[in-house]
Amino acid sequence: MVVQSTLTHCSSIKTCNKHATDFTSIPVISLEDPESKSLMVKACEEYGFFKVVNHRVPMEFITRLESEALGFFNLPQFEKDKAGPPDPFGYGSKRIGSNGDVGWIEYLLLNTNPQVPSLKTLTVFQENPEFFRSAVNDYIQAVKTMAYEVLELIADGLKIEPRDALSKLLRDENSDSCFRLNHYPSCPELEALSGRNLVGFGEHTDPQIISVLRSNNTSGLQICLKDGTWVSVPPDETSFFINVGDALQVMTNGRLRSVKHRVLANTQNSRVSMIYFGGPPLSEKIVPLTSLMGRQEESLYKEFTWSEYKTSAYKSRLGDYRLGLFEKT
Ligand code: GA4
Repeated sequence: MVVQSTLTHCSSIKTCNKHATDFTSIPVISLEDPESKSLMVKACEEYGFFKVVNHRVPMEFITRLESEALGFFNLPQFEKDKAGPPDPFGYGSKRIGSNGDVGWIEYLLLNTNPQVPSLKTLTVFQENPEFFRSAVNDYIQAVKTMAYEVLELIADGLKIEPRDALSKLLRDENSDSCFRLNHYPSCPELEALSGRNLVGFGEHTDPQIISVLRSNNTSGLQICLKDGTWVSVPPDETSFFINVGDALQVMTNGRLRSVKHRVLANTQNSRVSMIYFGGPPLSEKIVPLTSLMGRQEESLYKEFTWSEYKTSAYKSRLGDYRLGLFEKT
């Protein structure tokens, strides 16, 4: 269903059925747990998704970045627009990607190289761009460290050798990773759409290897289970959520699954999320890791580089099944 009259200012934003049960059996994994590696593999096989606690990312980095992000999103529209367009990096509002997808969202897309964030984004922070720059850099640094550890534990759990076979792709100075600050404004008019919700960010899988998400205490995130049911992920502002991306699905020859997810707008509260998308260098071949393949096992996918996959992904619509083009027939 597409909203037409009630919310005239967002006429092409989709709605979907409000009812989804809470994901109560979400795997919660502590980085201090000696069993974490096998728990992670199990969670990635079953859901492509899990929650990380005892992650060692200082809460201070998280709250500082959240307040800087809100400072930005609370600026007048014309100021925020100076940091646009979002392609390849910058501010975006409602439009997601460049193929006609829209959502109830505004966001900043940033590069994760040392020069983050981009100059045009920083100029909007006239008072003190340094505060924003250092909040982003401290946060990304800490979250990257956690992402490397998670990937090493997953590699251990899968008996991949060497154990840095996955994490080294993110550690690489040419790693093609990005970072996203999302703001989903509250939408009180939603009450008028009885039984339905505005879609903040439509259903999709992440193309990269792994995504690390943190949000404030506002609900909205849903994931799709293997049987096609959507479940709501209860928010937890002190923890991180890990998504398996398409590239990791291919590198494990389908053993780990990239998780379909979406975000719904909230009637009462606005949602702020921050996501690190860990991708490999553009020239990297995305193929199943040899140490994972059985003797007779064949790759389910054609050979491609991350650059080829990314180009194809960025030409697709958000909800498309992007790996389809790369599956062997
Ligand atoms: C999904 C994951 C990341 O947010 C993102 C998104 C990108 C964008 O917002 O520009 C894409 C989307 C994401 C997948 C398909 C293409 C590209 C929008 C879109 C329609 C930054 C990414 O890398 O891929």
